[in-house]
Amino acid sequence: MERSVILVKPDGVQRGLIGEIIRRFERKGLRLAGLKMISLDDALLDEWYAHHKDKPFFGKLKAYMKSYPVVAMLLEGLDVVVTIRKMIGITKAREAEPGTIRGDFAMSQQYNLIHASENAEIAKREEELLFDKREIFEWKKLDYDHIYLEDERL
Ligand code: 3AN
Repeated sequence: MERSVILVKPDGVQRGLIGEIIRRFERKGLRLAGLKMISLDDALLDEWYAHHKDKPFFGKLKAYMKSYPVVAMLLEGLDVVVTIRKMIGITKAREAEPGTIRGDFAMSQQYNLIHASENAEIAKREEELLFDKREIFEWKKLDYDHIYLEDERL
C-alpha cells in the first residue's frame, strides 16, 4: 500500500492539536507506520521546500518551521496521499472546507497546522529524508478486514 509523510507543524504543536490530528487519521482507518518528534534544520528544509526557494515567503517559512519541534508521521493506506490531502484541506486555511483539518482549526496561509506529501513520488522522497529504516514499522493492522475489501488490501 501507499505511504504519505505528515508533519504537525510548530503551530499545531503549540496549539495542542497533535492528538486531534492523529485521532482523525486513526479513525479514518490509516495505519501508522512511523511517529516521532523532531527539530527541522536548514539543510533539511532547503530540500523539503526546494520548490519554494524563490518565493518571497521562503525565509519566513523556514524560520517558522524551525521555531519549535514538529511531529512527523508516516501513514499507510490505499491511495493514501490523495485521501490525506483531502482530509487536510487547501493551503489557505481560512478558505479550507469545514470538516478538513485546516478548515476546522486554522485561519492562516502559513500557520496551517499540517504538511502532507503532495504526490506519491514526493511522499517517497520525504520518507527517505525523514525516516530511518528502523523507524518504520510493518505491524499488521488487524481491522484491515473491516476497512478494505480483500482485493483492495493487496
Ligand atoms: P501545502 O502545505 O498545502 O502543500 P505548499 O506546499 O504550497 O502548501 O506550501 C508549503 C507551506 O508553505 C504551506 N503549508 C505554508 O505554511 C507555506 N505557504 C504556502 N504559501 C504561502 C504564502 N503565500 N504565504 C506564506 N506561507 C505560505
